Amino acid sequence: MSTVIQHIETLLVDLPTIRPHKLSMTTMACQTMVIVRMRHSDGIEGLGEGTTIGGLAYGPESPESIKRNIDTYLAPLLVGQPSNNVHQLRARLNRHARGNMIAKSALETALLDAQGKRLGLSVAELLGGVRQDHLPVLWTLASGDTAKDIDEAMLRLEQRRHCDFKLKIGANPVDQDVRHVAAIKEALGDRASVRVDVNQAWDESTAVRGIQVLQDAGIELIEQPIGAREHAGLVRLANRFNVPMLADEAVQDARDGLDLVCGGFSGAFALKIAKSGGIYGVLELAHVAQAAGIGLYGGTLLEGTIGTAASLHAWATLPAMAWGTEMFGPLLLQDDIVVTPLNYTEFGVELPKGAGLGITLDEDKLAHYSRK
Ligand code: MUC
Ligand code: MG
Repeated sequence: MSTVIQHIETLLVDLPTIRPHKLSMTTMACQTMVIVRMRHSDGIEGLGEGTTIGGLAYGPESPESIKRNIDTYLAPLLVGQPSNNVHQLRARLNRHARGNMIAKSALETALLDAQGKRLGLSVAELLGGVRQDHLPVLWTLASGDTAKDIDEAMLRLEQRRHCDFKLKIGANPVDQDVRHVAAIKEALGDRASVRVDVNQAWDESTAVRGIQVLQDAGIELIEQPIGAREHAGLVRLANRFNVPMLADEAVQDARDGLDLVCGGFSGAFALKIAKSGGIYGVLELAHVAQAAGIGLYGGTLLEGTIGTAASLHAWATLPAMAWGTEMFGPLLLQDDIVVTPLNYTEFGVELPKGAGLGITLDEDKLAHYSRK
């Protein structure tokens, strides 16, 4: 008899951050992860993670809705089904449930982790094989304080942890924000690449004013300066400036990518498994970008180790990404719920080894941080 999915458990896990993380729409002091434990009839357990930023501040799914929608609607679609055809299970979820991309991503991760464990292959091997097993990782400076951000960047450079930095702006008036960015760039000089993420906070005319100053200050990449749905505006900004635009919230999946390309966008796409409903969806977007000559960037929704490892397995199958990755989520958290944390070394992170994701839960830590 073929292996079937027996049981799907979801847990809300709250982990404090190492410092407040200030974005244009929220300040995080804690990250909440939805951890999926999917048990199969052959005794194998697949792990997945669905994580967003700041409750409902970032997007339409909250940790609580991810858990509730998996428990109520998505898990019943999977339980009792054969375990090993991930494509058919994805199609089943998409046929019966709209949206809920983070929840679907968590479930797909758990399916792939289990399938890898079953076959003795890593998730990247299941996807066709590893092209890079050490990926560059930037760090986000978002303490909200210029002097603290400079100290933090200097320390990361000294530790050979990170040499690319992304600054979260958009919460303050544009002139104040660009002064903050220019001061950090001046302090770091040529030792570091400095980029900004506005997280949709500007309108187009504010963006024109802000980006001009940022370009003159030597900033290398401008992430999501205007609203997610303003594709035409993003294309205009990409055409107007030499500094490239990075589409993040504007590009969820391959369809968004195609629309931007057809609209004349040039620049880069932030890939996130959570936006695209999982690894297969995000790789479809990556392939659209590759065909169109759009640069790739491995993005995060600040997932913990399980979600970060899942993303790393996807990025590992791609050629080196033009803009590297930001897979630093676990480093923003005070603790971890896995036995062996990811190995951050030489300005990057190593792809975990072992079958599936290559990650083992620490049951005591999981119990300690799980919401009661
Ligand atoms: C985002 O919009 O890019 C990624 C890094 C970070 O600090 O926040 C996220 C979300
Ligand atoms: Mg972003």
